[in-house]
Amino acid sequence: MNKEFKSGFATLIGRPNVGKSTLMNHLIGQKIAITSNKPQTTRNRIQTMYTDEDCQIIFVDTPGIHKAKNKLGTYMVDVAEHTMGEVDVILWLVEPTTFIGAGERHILQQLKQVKTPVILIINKIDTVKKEEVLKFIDVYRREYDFAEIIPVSALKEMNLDSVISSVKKYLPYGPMYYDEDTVTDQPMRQIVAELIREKALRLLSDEIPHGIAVTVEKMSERQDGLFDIEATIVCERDSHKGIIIGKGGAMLKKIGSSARTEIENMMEARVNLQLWVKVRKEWRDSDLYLKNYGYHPNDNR
Ligand SMILES: Nc1nc2c(ncn2[C@@H]2O[C@H](COP(=O)(O)OP(=O)(O)OP(=O)(O)O)[C@@H](O)[C@H]2O)c(=O)[nH]1
Ligand SMILES: [Mg+2]
Repeated sequence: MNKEFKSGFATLIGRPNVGKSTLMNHLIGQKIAITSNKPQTTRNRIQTMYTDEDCQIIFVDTPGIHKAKNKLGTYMVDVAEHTMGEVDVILWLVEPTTFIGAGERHILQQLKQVKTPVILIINKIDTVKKEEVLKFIDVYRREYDFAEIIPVSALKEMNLDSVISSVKKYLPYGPMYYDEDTVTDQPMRQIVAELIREKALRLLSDEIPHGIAVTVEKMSERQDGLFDIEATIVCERDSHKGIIIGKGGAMLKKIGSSARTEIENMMEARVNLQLWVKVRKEWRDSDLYLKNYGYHPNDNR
């Protein structure tokens, strides 16, 4: 083994919608975590691996830290906050602004309770003037003794090399945790379910997406290599079900065909995707349903 090889865990934390999942996908060069312009897109801890000749970084994407309004929200925040003490380095992502609000203050409080080094990532710098970035750095520097502060654009891939080289500095020496071809700990079924949820999030209007879960009931390969996949979109109200299905089934068709295209690209196989819609009232406050849909308290930390 190369004695100089480094390996370890780096978690991405922050408020919802700051670009954690986008950044992780661009750092590893593959789309594993789903993203959307709606807050609270990520619901579970998702690990991906970046491996080069002298290090392996395991990135841990987490749900956005927010004021939880139901059991699902409590679970999500719990998942995110638990990673902080379990990794070698924390990447805290923030929006490019000088405003530090209650959400950021809450995270600062949490950071002060752990000894893990924290790299502040000011994301979305493609949306602001270059001269302004120094102001954001200055405001944040006064709040906490960050190991580093790195302005980036995850979407435009600006300054991502600096993120990798900075994370490397804080990793211990050690062997690879995963072989070099492994990209994620997420099972294919889970990625498929998430891609369907992503299309629903992106295509539906604001009130519905938060109340959606997706389960994959069947995934089987035919002899000619085609995959049959059956999945269910779970929502909270009959009226939502109607909207998800749409006039003459138009919306469900739209969700299905955009999900199918992406699943086919990912699996490099043809896919026959069948979608169903089911109502489960208040599922986000039911321990049983949360567990059924993959949000296991105590399990995902
Ligand atoms: N302009 C710009 N938009 C970005 C950038 N990074 C992410 N976004 C957008 O910000 C939105 C949120 O991105 P996500 O990656 O889903 O954010 P997240 O922090 O993972 O959100 P949650 O999972 O809800 O906590 C999406 O619409 C992204 O396209 C960036 O560098 N520049
Ligand atoms: Mg996310």
